[in-house]
Amino acid sequence: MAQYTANTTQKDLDYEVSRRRTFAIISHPDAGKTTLTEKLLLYAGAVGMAGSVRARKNQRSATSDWMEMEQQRGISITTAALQFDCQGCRINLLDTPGHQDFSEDTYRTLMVTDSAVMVLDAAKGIESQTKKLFQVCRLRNTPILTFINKLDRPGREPLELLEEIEQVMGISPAPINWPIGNGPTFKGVYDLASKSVLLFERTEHGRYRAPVRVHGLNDQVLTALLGRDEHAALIEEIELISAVGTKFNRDEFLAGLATPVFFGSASNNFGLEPFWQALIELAPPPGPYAAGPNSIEPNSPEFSGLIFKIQANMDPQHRDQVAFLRVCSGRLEKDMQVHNARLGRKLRIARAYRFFAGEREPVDEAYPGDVVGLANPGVFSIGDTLYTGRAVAFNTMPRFQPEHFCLLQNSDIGKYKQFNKGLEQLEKEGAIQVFFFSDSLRKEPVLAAVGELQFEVVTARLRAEYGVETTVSKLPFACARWFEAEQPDRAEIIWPSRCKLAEDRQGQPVVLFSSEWELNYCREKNPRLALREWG
Ligand SMILES: Nc1nc2c(ncn2[C@@H]2O[C@H](COP(=O)(O)OP(=O)(O)OP(=O)(O)O)[C@@H](O)[C@H]2O)c(=O)[nH]1
Ligand SMILES: [Mg+2]
Repeated sequence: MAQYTANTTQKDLDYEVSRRRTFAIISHPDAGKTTLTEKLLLYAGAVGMAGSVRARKNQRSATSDWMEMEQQRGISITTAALQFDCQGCRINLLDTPGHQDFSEDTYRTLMVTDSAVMVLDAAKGIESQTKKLFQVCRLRNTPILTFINKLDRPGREPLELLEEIEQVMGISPAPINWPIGNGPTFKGVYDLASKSVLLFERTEHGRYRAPVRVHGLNDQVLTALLGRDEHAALIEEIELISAVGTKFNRDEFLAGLATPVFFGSASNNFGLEPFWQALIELAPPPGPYAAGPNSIEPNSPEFSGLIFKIQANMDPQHRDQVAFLRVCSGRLEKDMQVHNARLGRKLRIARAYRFFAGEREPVDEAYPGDVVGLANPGVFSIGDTLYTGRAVAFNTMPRFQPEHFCLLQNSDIGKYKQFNKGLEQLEKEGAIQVFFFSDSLRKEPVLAAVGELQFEVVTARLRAEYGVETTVSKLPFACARWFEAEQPDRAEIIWPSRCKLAEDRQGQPVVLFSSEWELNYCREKNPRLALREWG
């Protein structure tokens, strides 16, 4: 192996950092994140034939929805990480789930990306979940690119959509291109900077790259295509937007104050090529990473990284657990010894993989911006900081309070080992918490989650991954609280009638309340009682 001097190593590191692009695709459910992901892979040359999200028989399903339940329902449940090379860049794309029941996963993903693509449905504009995710981006001033999708269907006026972005989000929308036609008449986009019209042609089921033809705005081809009146209206609108519309400013974009806006249709491959080109050009490489009051430079020679996600059983052939790590600084090498700040001890990175949704490939090294999976024999948890050299502790990952509770029953007592193992694994992924009622002899687990859909995911995954049939029955609780160490005698506490005592996996006592109101009532009645939100 070549011997590098200290200088060349630093040069290599600088170069590798500069060519990383790490971004998440975010939005309200169904705006088209997975479809857009799929088509971006096509433009990047990473897959030959883009799958259709709603998989028909004998048709490929979407790459990034690799989980069985995702493919059956056509929704994303968990963030998919896809790493690939394009035009000299190494891309780390994270396709997040939009549904609020899975939003903890999306929020954590947003903690490890350098930019985000916000997808809007042209007919719906800014929806509730998009707004929440945008506010999370604000916490780290994450630069955002906006893709207004589904232009092939009748949608709202483009000007109205821009106004909504400005008013609801408080960020300046700078259109990069402008749609030509709307719904069935959608023909292409006008690129405001190059002053050229890109006309798209439909392809069979939108599965291949849509061919593009380039024209000037006054070209007679457009008059023939749109009709005289519509052509004249388009010219007028573009004159207006060119004169008074917000101009794109890179510094404002990088500071999270302005967003470049693109129009298109992911399912028809309209407007995707210009968007992909702009994404590679505009998405920033990794920058400094906040760790308490300090920030860690990506080009620092010491390695550091953050575990943001745990996922078990991604590969049916090798049922193992993977910890997803974002490299924040330095270089990660296979077999390297790193500190785990939480455990206070050193660990060896025995196996690291790069992922392409459900598929993986071993890697010997990774650089800042890279999202890699580490084989996890139980030593990594969500939120762990790994480092070499001086101690680093990255800021904690967001956690949401569970608001839904259910009793999980194992229908096949003979499979209690698989049942327990499966449940423990799923709990480690952080999507559910498991409690046991203190007064019950039968130790049936109580599941707590942010959203009810998580319970369906648990039963589906226990069946698919552990061969165990289970049923869930809803429980009437709405929040859980742990006791602080200093407590009055528990016999003295006046408990509201509907709350119940339980224990978590570590045997710590937990109180389950039927409502926030009941929790507050309990606090009023027992002023000395001290409860906390997490165990
Ligand atoms: N007409 C039209 N439909 C689209 C377009 N893009 C996506 N869709 C459809 O919208 C639906 C949702 O698409 P997805 O890509 O799964 O949406 P998503 O944002 O990934 O959804 P979640 O991950 O579950 O939040 C699917 O039926 C897509 O076929 C588009 O450009 N035009
Ligand atoms: Mg999706």
